[in-house]
Amino acid sequence: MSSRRTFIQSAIGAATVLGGASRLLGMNRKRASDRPNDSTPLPVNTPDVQALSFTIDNGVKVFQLTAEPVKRKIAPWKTIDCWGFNGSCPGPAIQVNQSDRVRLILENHLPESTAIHWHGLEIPYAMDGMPYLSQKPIAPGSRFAYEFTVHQNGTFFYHSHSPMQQMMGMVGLFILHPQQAHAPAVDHDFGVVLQEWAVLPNNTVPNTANMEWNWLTLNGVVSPMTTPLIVRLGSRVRIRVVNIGMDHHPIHLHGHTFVVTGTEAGRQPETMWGPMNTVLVGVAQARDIEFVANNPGEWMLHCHMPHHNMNAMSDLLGDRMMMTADNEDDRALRQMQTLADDIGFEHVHHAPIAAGANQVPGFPQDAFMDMGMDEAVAKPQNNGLPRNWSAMMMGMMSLVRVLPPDLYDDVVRDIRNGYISPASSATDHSNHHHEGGRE
Ligand SMILES: [Cu+2]
Repeated sequence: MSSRRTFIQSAIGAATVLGGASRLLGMNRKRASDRPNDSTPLPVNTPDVQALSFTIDNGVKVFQLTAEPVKRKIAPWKTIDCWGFNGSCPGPAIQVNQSDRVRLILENHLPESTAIHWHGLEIPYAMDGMPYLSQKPIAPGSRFAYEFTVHQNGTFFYHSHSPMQQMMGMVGLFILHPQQAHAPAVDHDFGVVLQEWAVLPNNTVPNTANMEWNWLTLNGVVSPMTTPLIVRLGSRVRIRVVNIGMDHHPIHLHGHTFVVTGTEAGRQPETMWGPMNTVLVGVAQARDIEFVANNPGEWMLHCHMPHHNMNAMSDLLGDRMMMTADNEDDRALRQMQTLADDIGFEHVHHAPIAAGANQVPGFPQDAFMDMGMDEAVAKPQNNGLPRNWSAMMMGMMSLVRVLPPDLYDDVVRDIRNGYISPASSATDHSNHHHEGGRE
């Protein structure tokens, strides 16, 4: 419908044809960067999570953190009551430079005592955030000032050291930039926090003692609500992934080969950079991956644990598994539409099923689960994606959109202007859809 959409799709096609050449160029060419100076580290882009601002007091960077209950909309139809910082879960991203003196003032608005641990930082013991050991617990309504000089650089994080508070969401990124950007310099630098939650249907409070997780978030939202990472074709990209929770997450990137350039302890020597496409980010670990975005397309970035890239979807299953789907799929579809009505979006399509599917043991598995919700999650970063792109995007998943320069510039301009392109059926990768009734 939209000529602009058609243009984006055909341009991606054209760029794919040129992929071989781009690949060679991407590996070897030094692209003119958006930055004034390649040696200045880029600020880290943390989609769906705000950066924490600071003031300067006598050369000290001063940050205000408020530990508090947070309502986090993790999916268009699901808001949970978690805990976090400054209205955000995960907490806002802190970014400072190596050798900075920082003061982090924690104000406790929780109903119980807390403290903050600075994971991996080599700082004085009194600043380590261990209740009863290094400090008194910070009582509700009171505050504590942490102050130290950071001499490391890399991807670090802060979290409450109380285990149940961690599982309520009390974690945030703490990026320490080196004085000079690491070589080769990156053109895009992203940070994401992985978390898991157990929230029963019709509940909003996570069960922090549970061992089964039904909501798997990336920077506090489940796919397709996750904001795609927008990168320019041929650029060098770093993605920093932090995991704090109860499960390990094998993070897989489609269409590209990356190297792990950093861990939770900072930069890795180049001799350790073996090629990979899946990196296991264990509990309490950070992994920095880097790659040349030399392959145009809309590439999935996701945890490869099957249950983690679907959510357990207990809200849906609780409803649906009571009944067996008919040979005709009307009933299952009606149930999905009932749910969709409740959520407030249209269940517009599903992938076809075989005649007599119900006679096959094990049916249904993924049938009826794919629910496009493009409009419910519309944002400029999604402009130009094919219709129903969101149908199989679930759980701990996002997209790395490797866009040729023209399209990249378009989307960046759309983000700046807050422009959301209208839904279009220019490209429909679903097999059939049910708008206006059955076919
Ligand atoms: Cu996972």
